[in-house]
Amino acid sequence: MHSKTKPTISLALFCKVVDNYGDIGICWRLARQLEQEHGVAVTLWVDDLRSFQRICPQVDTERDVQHIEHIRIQHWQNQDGVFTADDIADIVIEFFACDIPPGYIAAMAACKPQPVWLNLEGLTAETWVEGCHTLPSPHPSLSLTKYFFFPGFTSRTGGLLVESGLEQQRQEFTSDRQAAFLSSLGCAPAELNSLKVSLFCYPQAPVPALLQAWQSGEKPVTCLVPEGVASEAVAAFLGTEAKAGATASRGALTLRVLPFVPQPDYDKLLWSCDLNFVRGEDSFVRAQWAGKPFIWHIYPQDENLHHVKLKAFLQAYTPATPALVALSHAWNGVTTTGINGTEIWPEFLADIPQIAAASTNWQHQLLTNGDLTSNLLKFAHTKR
Ligand code: TRH
Repeated sequence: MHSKTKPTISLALFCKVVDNYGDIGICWRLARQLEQEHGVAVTLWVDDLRSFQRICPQVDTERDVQHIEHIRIQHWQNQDGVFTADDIADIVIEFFACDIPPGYIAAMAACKPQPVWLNLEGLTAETWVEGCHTLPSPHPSLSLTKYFFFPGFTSRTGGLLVESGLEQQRQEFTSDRQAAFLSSLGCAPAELNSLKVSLFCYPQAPVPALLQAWQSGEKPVTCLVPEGVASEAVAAFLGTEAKAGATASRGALTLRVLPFVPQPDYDKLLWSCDLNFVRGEDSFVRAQWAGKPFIWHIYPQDENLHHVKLKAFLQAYTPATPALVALSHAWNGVTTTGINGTEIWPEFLADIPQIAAASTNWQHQLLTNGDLTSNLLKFAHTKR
């Protein structure tokens, strides 16, 4: 753990929320790790405080500036004016190529020395990222260079976000607090002994087919779904509105709607379940650090570009079995084979112990790439 000395490096992280919670989820996680483990003075510029509040309830949506966990949070709205050199951080990160204010860029160009400017890109397992990671991109009119920084799964990328104490926290939690956590979410004792599954996906996932497969299977399944996720399919199963606290059992399946929990509790949910359905980028990465089998619902893109990214990941992901690949393809619409009308679910269920066992090796492999936050700071230092 970093010893808390006076911060010497300042960093501005600009986050535009495109939709949902992943953009701010990743930036908030990065901001906290920069501050807590590296003593960096972080200002997080974010344009959507409501989305932020959903994963971090301490956020006050009415404040322009606030401090949470020693991070300065600046509501980013119409700051199109003039900035001076004093306003500019030592390291400037734009997340997902969001356009930072032109006045800020002009002030960066005028600084001596200039700040290190990075564009933190989205995660993909495609091999081309290795050739683009850390490439310079000169500004078209100013004497200023921006560098691409790609997260990834290999040593020739920036790696993945992972806090240094995460695995220890997970082990301590699973050894003595997991049952109490699940009970606090309303789970009954019998549910604790069933196959516990968390469900987080986009609306187009074939959730009704999956619920049908669980309901008509032999293995008791408890599906925990945060409020707001797959609401239509969940409401149809429940026969009532998909509100937190709602629950119903049919056949082998118990479905339980959870509140949308703060970000640290979402990790606990992943750690507590035997199987996690995750989506986007941040929950997808957290599922890997949870060391449990998971099925990824990838963020949909035009012209099915996301299918290419899904396949690239499945090829790299060493714990994958043919059944995991088949279920992932069906879940993401790569194949139109139904989940319940075939053997996909029973075959995947049978593979769960094998996938779980292989997940630890996968984690070790990922950890040899270092963690994204340290890698990013190391790279920034080479440019200062
Ligand atoms: O919410 P996502 O779909 O987010 C994103 C965005 O759509 C983004 O625009 C896109 O670029 C990206 O996906 C690929 O999924 P993600 O990335 O998993 O982020 C969800 C965040 O919400 C994550 O930080 C975990 C958090 N979370 C909670 O804090 N509590 C909860 O109950 C749940 C279900 C999630």
